[in-house]
Amino acid sequence: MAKKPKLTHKQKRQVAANRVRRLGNKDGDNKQQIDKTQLLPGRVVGRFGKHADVEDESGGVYRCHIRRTIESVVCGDDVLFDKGDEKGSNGVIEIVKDRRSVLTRPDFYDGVKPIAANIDQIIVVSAVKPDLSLNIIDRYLVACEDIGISPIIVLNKTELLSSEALETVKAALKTYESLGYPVLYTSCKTREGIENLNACLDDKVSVFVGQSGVGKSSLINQILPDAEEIVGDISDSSGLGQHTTTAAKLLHFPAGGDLIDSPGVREFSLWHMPVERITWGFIEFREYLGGCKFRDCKHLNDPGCLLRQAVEEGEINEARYASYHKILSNMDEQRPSYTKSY
Ligand SMILES: Nc1nc2c(ncn2[C@@H]2O[C@H](COP(=O)(O)OP(=O)(O)OP(=O)(O)O)[C@@H](O)[C@H]2O)c(=O)[nH]1
Ligand SMILES: [Mg+2]
Ligand SMILES: [Zn+2]
Repeated sequence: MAKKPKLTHKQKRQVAANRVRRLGNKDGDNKQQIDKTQLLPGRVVGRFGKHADVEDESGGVYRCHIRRTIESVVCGDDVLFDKGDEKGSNGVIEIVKDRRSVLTRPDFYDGVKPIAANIDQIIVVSAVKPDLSLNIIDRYLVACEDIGISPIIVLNKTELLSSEALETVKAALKTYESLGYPVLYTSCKTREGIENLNACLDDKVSVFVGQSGVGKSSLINQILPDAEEIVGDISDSSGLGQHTTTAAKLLHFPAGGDLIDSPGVREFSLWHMPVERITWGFIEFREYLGGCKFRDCKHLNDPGCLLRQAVEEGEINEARYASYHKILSNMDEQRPSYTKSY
């Protein structure tokens, strides 16, 4: 069979607009079709391959196909769907409602991909094993600032460190606290900090993000013991996680609020963002922006750079400044060649 031709973005928009018009049009030629189409409001609670699990208002979950014309569907999306036959199979998502927020990440092959929708906060999980990377935390913080969603930084597996080593790590993370980002220390082995984390999640939709193996699913199992999220091993050779969670999943708190477990990514890069957005994502830089001597200041060795001066005067943390330049210098390497702008 011949492969179905791929629709362009413009064509997809047009077809989607036609569908909305048809579904909204109670009279006329399409009446029969509308009567047959019993669309229900629902929420996406699972997303894998070509399917999505949609929960209706009474808590029933239906495995649904996704209309080809729909650009993307992710956990947390509010949708209108047809739940299909009595057995609850053959459901179809017809419409994805406007999102009030969406976290995205660039994918080397697929371009910019949404991760979760309609979220209130992002839990940026790191661990002391695989090695703690402040640069990865900085990248997530830039993404959070870009979409205006507040982050919470969690450092997990703290029981693996001696108290001395833990104090060193806490000193490094103080920078984030002084910028106004909450930092929590947790251990799934000793349950240290789990209640504190739990208390931050009430009545909110929170997405857990971070490298594979840092313990996102383990933390969720501690918070919601019925969650039964599958937990993976850390590879002995690389010290990295095994990408255990392969599909995002939304779980409910009995008393209100939801959690989204997302698959870990090896590199959360920002090559899709303009440099100015990245600069703006470092919140402590903002008060200096626009004040450098040269308008196109790279904030490196340029004369009259206010940012560098602030670093020298101890107003801006040196590690954050270095991390900013590391993000910029990695961008070109990580950007796929088909989007390279030269
Ligand atoms: N020592 C220690 N190990 C932990 C802790 N939390 C999680 N782990 C272990 O870390 C490994 C990875 O945990 P997961 O919860 O699967 O990590 P994840 O972030 O969900 O990984 P992906 O699903 O691949 O993104 C497992 O072997 C866990 O048992 C902790 O607090 N201390
Ligand atoms: Mg996981
Ligand atoms: Zn400058």
